Amino acid sequence: FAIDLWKRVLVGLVVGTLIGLALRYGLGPERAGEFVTTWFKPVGDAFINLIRMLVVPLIFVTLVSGVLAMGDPKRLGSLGGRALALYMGTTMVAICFGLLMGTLVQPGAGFDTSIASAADIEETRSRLAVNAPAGSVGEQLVRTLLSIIPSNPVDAFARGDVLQIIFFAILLGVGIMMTGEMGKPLEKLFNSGAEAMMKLTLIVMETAPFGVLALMAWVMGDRGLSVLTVLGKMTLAHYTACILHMLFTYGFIVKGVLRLPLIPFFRGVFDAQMVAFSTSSSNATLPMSISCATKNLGIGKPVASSVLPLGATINMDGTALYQGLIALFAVQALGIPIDPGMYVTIIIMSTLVSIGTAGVPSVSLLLATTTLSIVGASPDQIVLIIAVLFPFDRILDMMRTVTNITGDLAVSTAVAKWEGDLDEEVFRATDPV
Ligand code: DAS
Repeated sequence: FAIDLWKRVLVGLVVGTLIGLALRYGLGPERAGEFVTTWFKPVGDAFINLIRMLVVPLIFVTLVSGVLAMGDPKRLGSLGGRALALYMGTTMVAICFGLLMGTLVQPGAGFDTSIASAADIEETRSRLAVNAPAGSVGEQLVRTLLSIIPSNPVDAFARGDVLQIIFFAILLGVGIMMTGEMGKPLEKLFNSGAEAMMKLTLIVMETAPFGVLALMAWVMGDRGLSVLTVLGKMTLAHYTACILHMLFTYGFIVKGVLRLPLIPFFRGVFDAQMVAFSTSSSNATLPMSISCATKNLGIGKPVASSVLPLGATINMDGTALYQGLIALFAVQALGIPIDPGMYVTIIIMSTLVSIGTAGVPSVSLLLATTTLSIVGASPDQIVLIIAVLFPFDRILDMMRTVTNITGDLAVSTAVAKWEGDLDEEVFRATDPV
């Protein structure tokens, strides 16, 4: 295809949205929901399965190959340390944007929580019973950190446990590096495997315009824009906070700290943002993120293949920002008294909660149980708030996921630049039009 992928993906996004809305308001919610679920959702699911197919082999071979390309295990420490520090820092700033917009827009003020039907409440209660994380935030965090060590790497591959695959791939890379000459055949194997997986990713990404079109037609046909009428202020606060965070926080990192041009950055990440927007899954977007990082931003494979998978799992700025928003929504809707000190608690807890969030659709709403209990909501009030939000979560999750992966790419750009692994020629060559 001669036309840039991002332009075709954008066309897919717009056309899919228009088809979905036309069906919704032409056929009516019931029939439109059935139609798009029958004809568009399978195409969207096929696209998601196609990109998920890449995640495990792509992360594994590119990460082992990336570690070998570093040549020195000590670089891993500095690279990982810088990435973690930036990830935590941007996440805390994201929550501040969420709290700022939650305070300015007051999405929960005067909100009628009785819109949640008894069925929604019962369904939410059973969903939380199955999915809500058990134990305190400290226990959740320890569990997440412990779960990084794979007792069986093959099982980690089979389950697609990204953190465990990262852990094993890094150690394997160091092991091969330490064998010296004897490890060279393996190094060649992983280098060619990484090349092959990057090419396979580019082939699969050619289907993105069609996958994005199908997913947007399904979401808009099935959900419509009722989120704007029911949760208009919440949607406004959420989307504004995410956009402000992306423009100011990541803009400051790229332009202010790294002295790199902003347009090529946001142009370079656009394909991944569109896939994130339509799939609502950081994990599914990971192959596109790695492709954008290496192809558009000039980020070296060692950084792209380590910092991005790590970020897709533990760095979720949009998710954390949303936790702050949900807390204020609940406080405002339920009239729970909140003192300023609670804002600090929300920032710390939302950061910890977002680390434990898996990169799959709508998972953070379930994790909101932790955040809501911190602000003093009772168990029944927690179920009520989540039951109100759940039916409309997909539209909000789309923007959360875009913010999550954009943060991963901004931090990867910074780490690559600081590690001397950023090809600025490629970065600047990403023309804005
Ligand atoms: N959809 C999740 C992701 O993949 C984020 C969330 O649910 O907040 O990033």
